[in-house]
Amino acid sequence: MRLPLYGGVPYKRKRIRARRALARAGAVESRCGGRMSNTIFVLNGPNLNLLGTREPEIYGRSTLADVEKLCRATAQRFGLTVEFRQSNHEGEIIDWIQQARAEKAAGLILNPAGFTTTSIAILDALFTMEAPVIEVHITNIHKRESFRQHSYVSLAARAVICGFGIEGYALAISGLASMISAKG
Ligand code: CA2
Repeated sequence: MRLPLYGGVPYKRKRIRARRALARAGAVESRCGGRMSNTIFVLNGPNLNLLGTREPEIYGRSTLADVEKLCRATAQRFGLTVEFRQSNHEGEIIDWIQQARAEKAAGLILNPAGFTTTSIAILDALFTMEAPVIEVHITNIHKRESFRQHSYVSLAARAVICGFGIEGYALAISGLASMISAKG
């Protein structure tokens, strides 16, 4: 089968080359030419520290430490490193979003948990990000109570992943890596 051409190079091969270059360089160019780090921030909102210890029928049996391991292993495949954090405090999450921006993180993955439906302050912080923001939910929020189905965060997200369990974090990292290398 012939691969579609993109600038004289088969598109798929060009994407693979871009990813390898990204890993070699340890940094990427942002859309407006500034240097970006090869770090992505993975932020987790309130109560996600309880993952794997309560309500396994809803959230599964994996712990947040398992999620962190999965994120690090996935990011490594793309030459990215991970700053993985969880907080029960809205202001702390906002500080971390601002830190991700100041340190020119290559992207930000956020499971806002209970702040999804309430926090205009987190939304405002996300709007300042130049790097792509990906919203992740472990569960399919659209199949749950109606109050979980509206997300302020989605207004600032380049993509939203929900319902894949913790695998959603790995999908988010892989999607983010494609977004970044597509720019490079
Ligand atoms: O599905 C998700 O990832 C959620 O963001 C999880 C939030 C919930 O408020 C959102 O509607 C959907 C809840 C996070 C709390 O996590 C717990 C995990 C285990 C036990 C208790 C809470």
